[in-house]
Amino acid sequence: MRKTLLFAALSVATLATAPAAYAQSYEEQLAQLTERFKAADKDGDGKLTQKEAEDGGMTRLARFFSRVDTDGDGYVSFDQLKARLDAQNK
Ligand SMILES: [Ca+2]
Repeated sequence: MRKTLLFAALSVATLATAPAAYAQSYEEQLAQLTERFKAADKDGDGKLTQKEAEDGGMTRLARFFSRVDTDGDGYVSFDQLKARLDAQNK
């Protein structure tokens, strides 16, 4: 009985703390990515600098910036970001 209760408590806690990206469909992830990209693109030029990514709270992008910036021009375009998402969803 104790075990069951503990298990139930753990399950609820896990659900409550599950990251937002968990169990999202590709469409949901893409919509969220689009939104975050737009929010981080402060000057609205359609591409992000590492600083824009960092300031926009896209810490993972900021950390792996050079890997996402596949053509190495110092900017991450939405297509480059989407390519990462597509690769993760293969
Ligand atoms: Ca920009």
